[in-house]
Amino acid sequence: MSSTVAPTKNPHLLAWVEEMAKLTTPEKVLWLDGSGQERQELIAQAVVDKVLIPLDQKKWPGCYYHHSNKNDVARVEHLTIICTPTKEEAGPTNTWVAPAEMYAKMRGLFAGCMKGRTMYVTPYVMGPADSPFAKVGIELTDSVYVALNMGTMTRMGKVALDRLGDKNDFNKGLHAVAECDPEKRYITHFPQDNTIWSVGSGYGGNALLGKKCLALRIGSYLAKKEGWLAEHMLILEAESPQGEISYVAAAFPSACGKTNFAMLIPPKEFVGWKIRTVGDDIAWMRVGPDGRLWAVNPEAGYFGVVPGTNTKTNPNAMASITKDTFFTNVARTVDGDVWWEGHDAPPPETCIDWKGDPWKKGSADKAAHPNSRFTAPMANNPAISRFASDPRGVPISALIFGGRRATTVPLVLQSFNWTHGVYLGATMGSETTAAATSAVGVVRRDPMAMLPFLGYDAGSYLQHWLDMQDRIPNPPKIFMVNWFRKDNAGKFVWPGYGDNMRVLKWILDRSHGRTNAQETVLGWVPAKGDLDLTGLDATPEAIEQATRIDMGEWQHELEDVKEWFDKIGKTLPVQLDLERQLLLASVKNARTVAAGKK
Ligand code: OXD
Ligand code: MN
Repeated sequence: MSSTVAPTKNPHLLAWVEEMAKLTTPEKVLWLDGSGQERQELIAQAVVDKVLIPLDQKKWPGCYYHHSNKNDVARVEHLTIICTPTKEEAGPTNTWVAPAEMYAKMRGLFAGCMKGRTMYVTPYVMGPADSPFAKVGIELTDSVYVALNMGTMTRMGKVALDRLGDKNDFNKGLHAVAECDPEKRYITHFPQDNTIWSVGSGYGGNALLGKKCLALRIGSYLAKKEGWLAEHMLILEAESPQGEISYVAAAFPSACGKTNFAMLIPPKEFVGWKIRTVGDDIAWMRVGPDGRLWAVNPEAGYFGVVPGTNTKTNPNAMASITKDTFFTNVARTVDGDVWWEGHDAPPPETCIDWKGDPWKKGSADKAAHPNSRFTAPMANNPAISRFASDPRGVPISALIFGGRRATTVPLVLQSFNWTHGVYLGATMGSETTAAATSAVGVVRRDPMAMLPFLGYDAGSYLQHWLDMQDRIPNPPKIFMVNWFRKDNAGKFVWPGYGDNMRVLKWILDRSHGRTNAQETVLGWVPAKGDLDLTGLDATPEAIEQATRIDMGEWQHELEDVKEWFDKIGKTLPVQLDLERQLLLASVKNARTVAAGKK
């Protein structure tokens, strides 16, 4: 049960909460213990306060709806700030402000901002609570919606205070939606102080401080310092018909289907194969006693994009959101149902759109916001791995980097070695589409899908990846995939979704040293006939296009990477540009040979 009396004697924690309460002046400070009864009480209060709207509890037991402020629907990269002591430590890809200056500005914004409100003290653990990987954070927030969502996304409450004991080793998170003013919105990180101050937004990625802020930005800084990896990666378990269990971790930029891949249902021809989920967004990976890389999912829930989710694209996600789920900014009906674009059901005749306005079938406006979200406990997933909360984590056989590339990058490519694999991760990216304001076909580089989530300098981060090679006696193999290649008519050539199992199987076979591959100048690819395509609904031409390596495109790609490496600047590890030059020389040579000029 929540209490206004602190359920801890930890002097560091008590002093800090008191200091933050003095700054923000809440009417009440409420310590959360994470119990089921407390959750029910908070939900009841949130309903009274109209923060949550109950859905039809017969159809949607334990499910509630939340409309965000219309100006607050996504992460705000330009207002996300890394406050390292020097600008160089934040690096060229982050927005940097000196810590003293940012603290002063934020103090001004936080001063008195919880007047008349409750400050929820939300203790949480990232990672299984009894795991050596686990980190404790405390989030102080003025938002009951945030406190409740933290209850789903983390191990929240007493468990965290028990783990912390009397130590001072916790992430200090201060959060206030305050007036939800975009002009007064900042998501600030002080890695050296293990501190996050976030103001002016209630959106998950900005406000659930355990997720992107702690598990990735502060996490990546701690990982470098302590010799491990904090990555924007799903973790999946694959069980073969013979009962062999393997794990892979895979990085994709946001909105590239990570949750779908983590919950993949194999095609019917893959009799006996089972894919289970360990995590859908974040992996913390450390070298285990056996010299392998072991990973935990630091989260306890899924904060997934809703539109496009249906029983065909992701039946496990659909099953995960049938109970105890918060829906934010989808469309709802007056009788307590929900709907979104890409739902199995046809649009309702009328509903209430994500803005809270009446919506009619056929309207040009979307009923659900494209970034509307579900927050669901991972225990709801029928395909959850039984090792998802194992304190030791799971041993990783393969690391996968995936971009969204209409051209150039083939369906799958295995790196020659660790350095080449780091190069593939460092240069992955997505092409801008017609929907974006920049020119079509421009590649936004997104190293390891971490561009918005790096807590320190990008070049030093890549150096850390290279340094990890020496620390991992039995390293996973590294692969690059691309589900998003298009033909000249702009149509995807690879069906994706469950059929990605075909690629995954090859990756697993390669990782276990079981299948041959074709060596190309760019890496290893499946030899003809090695990808299991039985029953695949795609023409041989489409497969050819999905797997094609076009040396002209690759010359352009390798030349283009130079600009990205120049941006990283002087901390770029020299090996990575040498790798680029080696690949470029090989590609140019291959083109010369092909043209018969030698
Ligand atoms: C997310 C993201 O919400 O990557 O997971 O943006
Ligand atoms: Mn993500």
